[in-house]
Amino acid sequence: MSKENGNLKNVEKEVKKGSFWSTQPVVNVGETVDIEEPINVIKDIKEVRQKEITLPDEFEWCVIRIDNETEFDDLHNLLDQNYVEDSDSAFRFKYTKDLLRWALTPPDYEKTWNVGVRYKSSKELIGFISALPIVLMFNKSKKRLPSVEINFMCIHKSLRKQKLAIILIKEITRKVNLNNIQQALYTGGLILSVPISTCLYTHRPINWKKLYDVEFSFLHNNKTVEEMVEYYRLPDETLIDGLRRMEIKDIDQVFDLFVKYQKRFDLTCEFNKKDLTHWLLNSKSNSKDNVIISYVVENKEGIITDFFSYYILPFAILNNPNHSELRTCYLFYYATDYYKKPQNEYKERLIFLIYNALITSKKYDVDVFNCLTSQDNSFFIYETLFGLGNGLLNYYLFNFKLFPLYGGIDPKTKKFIPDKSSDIGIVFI
Ligand code: MYA
Repeated sequence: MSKENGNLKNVEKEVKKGSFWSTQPVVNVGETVDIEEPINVIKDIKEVRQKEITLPDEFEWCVIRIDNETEFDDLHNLLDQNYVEDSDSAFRFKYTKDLLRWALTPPDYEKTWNVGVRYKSSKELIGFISALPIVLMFNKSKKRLPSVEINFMCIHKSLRKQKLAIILIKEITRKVNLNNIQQALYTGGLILSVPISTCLYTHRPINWKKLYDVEFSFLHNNKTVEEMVEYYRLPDETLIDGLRRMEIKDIDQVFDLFVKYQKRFDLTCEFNKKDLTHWLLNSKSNSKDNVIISYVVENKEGIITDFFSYYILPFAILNNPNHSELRTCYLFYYATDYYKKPQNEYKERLIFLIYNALITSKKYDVDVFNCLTSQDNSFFIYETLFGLGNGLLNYYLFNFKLFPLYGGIDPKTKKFIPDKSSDIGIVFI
């Protein structure tokens, strides 16, 4: 989570000796990577602990079944009240049930990897962590790494700083290891160990006035409110011929384009058509309740030349008398066949494509359109008026030493660098 125009607050900190992360198979701050390889190898899953990790007496483990309404409600309530907030506690992620369900149930998700902790007595859910099976592809070195993606770790606010998060991490590690998967990808704003990459959040105001009212955005030097609104104004109608919502019939063409385009980035996920259908099309018609919105550009010959997608993840606005929700969306996957053309034409196309994505977002009442400095976003960030945010997102790889990947910012100063492809082709929800 991040706000516009702020100062970077994520300062690299030394990881203390004896801290949890200094005991884990990760590259610790101060260490360098000389060879890319796993840190620990479990040769036989009999080495993996069979019994659940011990919890303090008053708690018990549970599995949250996403298809069970009551259990899913418990999870939704926990996250709704306790999940990620910005550093000033002005905004909190407000995952809708549809978004959460979509994020947790891709085709081959493992039901028992939605792990919860409840009070034994009241059965109240107070902790959660999830793992999704993914295959990481490192395109430069042609490595293929079966892994998991860890997300939605949450401890109830009243039980923080009691090391329960460590127990959640150990338990999900155990469960995943029992399936003979030994690596994991996860992200976070904090410096926990040496990240494999770091990206910066950027924000493109769509409804600038509201962002100003809720103190997400601020006046630029010497500009009036009216001038700011004018500066960010977008047309009502899109400008690309053949642009329309993606449909199931497009999946073959979109898949082919996507797979070729993703080769531009070093780190990507191996998706099959079923996965891509879930990630791009799992949505309700044209309603404002969509969670994932995907558009394609189809030319006169019926060929899909481009697509883009974004998901809607609102923020709850805490303590504002006039507004309770910010409609935020995040750029997800996109591709264009202009990548085969000279760089200036490719860049121009990306700018045009994303400009049109911004226009479409008005239809879904989006207030702010966010993207990271990952993928090829640095080619359009300035030109389409995304402002640099104050939040960094670190990517971590568990139990694998990897040379650093470029995340669209200078690794030392964290300054954004325009017009330079990043290595990161994966988008987290
Ligand atoms: S990122 C989203 C994280 N969630 C939130 O920010 C929601 C709001 N916050 C909370 O719910 C709590 O503050 C959390 C910590 C749960 C974050 N990633 O129990 P504690 C370490 C990793 O006393 P609490 C996401 O979901 C920290 O170094 N480690 O702390 C990805 C400290 O150790 P030490 C973290 O505040 C999650 C210890 O935990 C994080 O009550 C990836 C403190 O524990 C963090 N975000 O709860 C998890 N925050 O004191 C790793 C703190 O010794 C997965 N810590 O320094 C690793 C791979 C596992 C699978 C492997 C399979 C092969």
